[in-house]
Amino acid sequence: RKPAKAVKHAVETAAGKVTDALTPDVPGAPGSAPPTVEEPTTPRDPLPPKSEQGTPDTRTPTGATTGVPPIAKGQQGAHLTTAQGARLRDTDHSLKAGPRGPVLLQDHHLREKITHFDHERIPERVVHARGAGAHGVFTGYGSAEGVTKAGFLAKGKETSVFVRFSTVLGSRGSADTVRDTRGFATKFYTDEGTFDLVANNIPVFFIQDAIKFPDVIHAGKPHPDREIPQAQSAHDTFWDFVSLHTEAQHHTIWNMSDRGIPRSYRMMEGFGVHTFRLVNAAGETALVKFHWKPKLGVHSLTWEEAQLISGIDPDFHRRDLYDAIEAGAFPEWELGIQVFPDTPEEIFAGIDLLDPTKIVPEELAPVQPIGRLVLNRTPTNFFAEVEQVAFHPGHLPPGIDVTNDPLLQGRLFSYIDTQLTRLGGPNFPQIPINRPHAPVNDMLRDGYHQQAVHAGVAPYRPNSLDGGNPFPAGVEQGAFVDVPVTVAEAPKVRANPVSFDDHFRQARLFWLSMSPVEKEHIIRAYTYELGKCYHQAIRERQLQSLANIDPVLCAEVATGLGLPAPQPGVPLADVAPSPALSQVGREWPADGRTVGIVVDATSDLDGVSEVRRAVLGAGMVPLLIAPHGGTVGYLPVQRTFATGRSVEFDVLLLAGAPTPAPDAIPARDDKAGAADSVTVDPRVLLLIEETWRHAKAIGAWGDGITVLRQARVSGTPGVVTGDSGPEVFAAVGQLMAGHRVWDRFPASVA
Ligand code: HDD
Repeated sequence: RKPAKAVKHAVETAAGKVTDALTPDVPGAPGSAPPTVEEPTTPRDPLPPKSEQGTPDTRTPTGATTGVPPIAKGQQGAHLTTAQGARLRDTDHSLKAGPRGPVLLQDHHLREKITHFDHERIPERVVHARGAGAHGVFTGYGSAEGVTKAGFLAKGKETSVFVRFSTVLGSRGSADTVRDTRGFATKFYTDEGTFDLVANNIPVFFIQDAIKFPDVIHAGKPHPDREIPQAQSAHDTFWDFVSLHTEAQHHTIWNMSDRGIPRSYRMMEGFGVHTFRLVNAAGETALVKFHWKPKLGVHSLTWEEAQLISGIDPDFHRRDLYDAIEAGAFPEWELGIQVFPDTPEEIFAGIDLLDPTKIVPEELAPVQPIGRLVLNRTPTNFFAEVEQVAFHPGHLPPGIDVTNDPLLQGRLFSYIDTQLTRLGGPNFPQIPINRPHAPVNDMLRDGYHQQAVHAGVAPYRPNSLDGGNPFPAGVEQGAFVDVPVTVAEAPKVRANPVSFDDHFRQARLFWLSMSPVEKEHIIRAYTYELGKCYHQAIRERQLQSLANIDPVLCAEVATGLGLPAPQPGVPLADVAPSPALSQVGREWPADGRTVGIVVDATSDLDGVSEVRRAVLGAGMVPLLIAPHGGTVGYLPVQRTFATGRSVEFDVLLLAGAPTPAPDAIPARDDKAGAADSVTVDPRVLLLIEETWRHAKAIGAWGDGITVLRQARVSGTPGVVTGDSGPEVFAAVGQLMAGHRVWDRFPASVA
C-alpha cells in the first residue's frame, strides 16, 4: 500500500510537530502547498513520456499489448504544431488584413483550431452518462476452477482492469449524490479476450424483458416538454411507469432504501444481476450470479446529506474515488459467485434464475469469493479513458457464457449498437482504453476511424493468398465454445413464463429484511418522491403497490401523503427475511474517512497535532476547520468556517470554542448560549447541528466541551468528551466502525 498522500505531505519539525497538512483537493485552497508551476519561458526539452498519452499504436499485430501506447504526445514537445506537424509561430492572433482588418479565410490554423474545438464533444451515453473511472488489478483466488475454465480466475493470476462507476438517469454534468441506481462496469483485459462485467449496485432490474428498456428510461428521464427534473426519479412519469409495470417494484424499493444514495463508490456492492452460465475444463456447466463485496462495507449518505452535497460538491463521488486512490487508500472489492446447479428448469429454491427482478438470498446460496479487485490508478485523461470506454455484456472469455434471461439477451444487442453512434463507427475497439490485451487477429476491415493499416490481401477464409491465415482455434487452443444448451421446441410467442408474474414477494422480502431505521428511511423516501408527483392517480396507484408489499409501509407513506391506505390487492407473501440485505449492525474498517477538527487560536494545538497524527495513522484524512485560512498557531488550516460544511466530514472533533467573527450571521436566540459566558460562532453551531442530525459521531475536549453544551447535544448518543484529543479520537474511531450513530435516528416502525 502506498503511503497516504496526506502522510506524503506532512512535514515534521524538529519539535516533532506536524506542520504541513494534507494537500487540499482544491488547488490554491488555504493550506495548500504553494504552486510550483514555472512561468513559460523558452522551449524546453520534452517531459518524459507518459505511457497513456502516447500516439495510439495504429497496428493490430498478433501479440500487441494495447491500451498502453508507447510514444509521448500532448503538451510535451518543445514546439507547438498544427495537426499536420507544421511548427506554428503564433496561436493567439488570427490572420488579418492589417491589425484592424477582417480575418482572412486562408488562415488554416484558425480554422483547424476552431473546427477541432467545435467537435470536441461526443454524444453522452443515453443512460449512465455521469460517471467516474479508475484502473486496477484483479487477482484470481483459484477457487472458481471447479466451475469455470476462465484463466483470469486461476490462483494468483493478475489481470489489468478498468472500472467505470455511474449514475443512470442524469446527464454528464449532473450531481453525483442523487437518488438513483449506480453502475459498476468492469473491463477485465484477460489473456483470453476482454471480459466486461457490466453491473449495478442493485441486484435486480426494473424490467424483465429488454424490449421495455426504452420505456422505463423514457419514464425516468426528464419530462420531454421542459426537460426537468434532472437526474431525479421524483416525478410523475417515473412513478407512472413503476406503478403500471409492477415488476419494477422490487428494484424501486432498493432505490428508495439507503442503497439509492451511496456514501462512496468505494462503499457499494456490485451485482451482475443476471444469471450467467459457467463452464469448466471438463465441459460441465453451472449457473452463477456475480457479486462485488466492498472491503469497506456498504454505506450510504442520509437523504439530507445527499441533497446538500448535490449543491455543495456535485462531484463528491468522483472526487472521493480520485482522492482515495491518489492518497494510496486503494478501493478494494472481492468478486464472489453464488452457484446453482444447471438444471433444465433453471430454478433454485423456487426462484426463477432467468428473472432479473429476483435475487437468491445469500442465506440460501452463500457468495463464494473467487478473486480480489484493487483500484490503484486514476485516469490520465478523463475523455480518452472514462468517456470513451465501451462496455458490452457479450464480451466474454472462454468459461463464461450467457443464459436466456430476456433482459440479458436484449442487452447483448444494445451495447454494441449504442457505441456506433456514441463513438462514431464500428472501430471503437481500437480506441486505446478499449483495446483487448489479448492478441487480436480479426477479419474486420475499414470503417470510420480505422486505426490499423492491415497488410495482406485476403481478409476472408479459407484463403490461399495470405498463407491460409487466420485459422479457427479448437478447444485445445483456447477457443470460446458456445455451451450447446438444448433449446426447447416451443411456439414463437411474445410472452413471459408464469413464474415472472410474482412482482411483490421479493420487494416484501427486502422490506422485512431492513432494520427499523432503514425502514424509516424507505418510508421517508417514498413519501418525498410521491409527494413530488403532481397527479393524484399516480400516488394512489403506487400506494396500492406498497399495500401489496407491506401494510405498515403503505400506511406510513399514505399518512405522509394525506391519503387513505388501500388494502392489499394480493395475498401478502410469506417470506423469510434475508439479514444479509441490511447495512446496519456490523463493523467495518474506516479507511479513507474524513475527520473534521474545529480549532481556533485558543485551542490545545499540541493536542490537535497529536490527533492529526493519529487520524493519518489510522488511514483517515484530518481537515482542520478554523475561523480563517492560513495557519492557526503552527498548524495549517484546510477549511474555514466559510468553506467547510458538515457533509464533507464523517465525524467532527471540537478542540476550541471559536467566537463569532464580527461579520458572522447572528446566532439564533435559542442557541445564544445562555448557560455559558462564551458565545460560539453560529457557523460552528450549524456544523454541529448538521453532524448530529446526520447521526455522525462528535467528540470534544477542552473548550470544545463548552461548544457541545451550547449546541445542546452534550450527553446524547454518539457525542463523546474526554481529557485529551487522542482519547476522544479513539472513542470516536470506534463509533465510526458502525458508520453512523444509528440510535440517533427516529424509527417509527419496528
Ligand atoms: Fe445498461 C450502459 C448496467 C440493462 C442498454 N448499463 C450501462 C452501464 C451500466 C449498465 C453499468 C454503463 C456502462 C459504462 O460505464 O459505460 N444495464 C446495466 C445493468 C442492466 C442494464 C446492470 C440490467 C441488469 N442496459 C440494460 C438494458 C439495455 C441497456 C436492458 C437495453 C436494452 N446500457 C444500455 C446502453 C448503454 C448502457 C444503452 C448506454 C451506454 C452504453 O450502453 O455503453 O447500451
